[in-house]
Amino acid sequence: MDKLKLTYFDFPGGRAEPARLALHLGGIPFEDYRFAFSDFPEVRKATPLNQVPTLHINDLQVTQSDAITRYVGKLAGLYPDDYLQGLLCDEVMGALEDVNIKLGATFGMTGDDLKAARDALVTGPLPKYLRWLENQLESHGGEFFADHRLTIADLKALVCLRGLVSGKLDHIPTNLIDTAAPKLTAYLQRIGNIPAIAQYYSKFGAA
Ligand SMILES: N[C@@H](CCC(=O)N[C@@H](CS)C(=O)NCC(=O)O)C(=O)O
Repeated sequence: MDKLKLTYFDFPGGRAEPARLALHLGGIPFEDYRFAFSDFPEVRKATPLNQVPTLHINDLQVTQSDAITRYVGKLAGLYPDDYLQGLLCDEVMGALEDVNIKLGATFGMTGDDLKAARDALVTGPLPKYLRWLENQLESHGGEFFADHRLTIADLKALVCLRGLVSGKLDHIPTNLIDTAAPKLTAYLQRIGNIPAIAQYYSKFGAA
């Protein structure tokens, strides 16, 4: 069996969390290498693009969170076999990554600049993406984003959207999803309450 090592910050969210979750749900052994934010300057030196997450598969080190999540999702049985359902799964993951990138652009800002940048997201792109996601969910049957079953798209949605309204991001209201796309709130509660997921977060703490 391949030896897997996933390297990322020590917090229950962000770009490696869907892969961690998929590996746990699939019962796939891996080294869950979590490091402190203060150690990032050192850790990044040992990564190909000076970024995390990375996944080692034996001696091969791979970058790009969605590619990693897709790979481990396939190992865990959480990725559609059907090509069209795979496309719908990837589409949602790509849109969620857009949200990550838009938010990421505000990290490091402070004061009025941060407020202006976050307010602009809250009044423009974020509700648009949330409404689109709600619409995708509804048009794919209302329960899951793809394949009528739990896939990595749901894991990424849970991590990304729960983090978005966690209250830990200044100027992003905790009721943003309720206001823009209320069906997503019920969906996130439902996915978070799946016993294996609830059990995982009772161990590692939710974002
Ligand atoms: N496209 C990459 C982006 C990775 C990324 O930006 N990671 C952040 C942490 S979540 C990082 O390492 N940022 C430092 C940098 O880009 O210099 C992916 O999806 O893995």
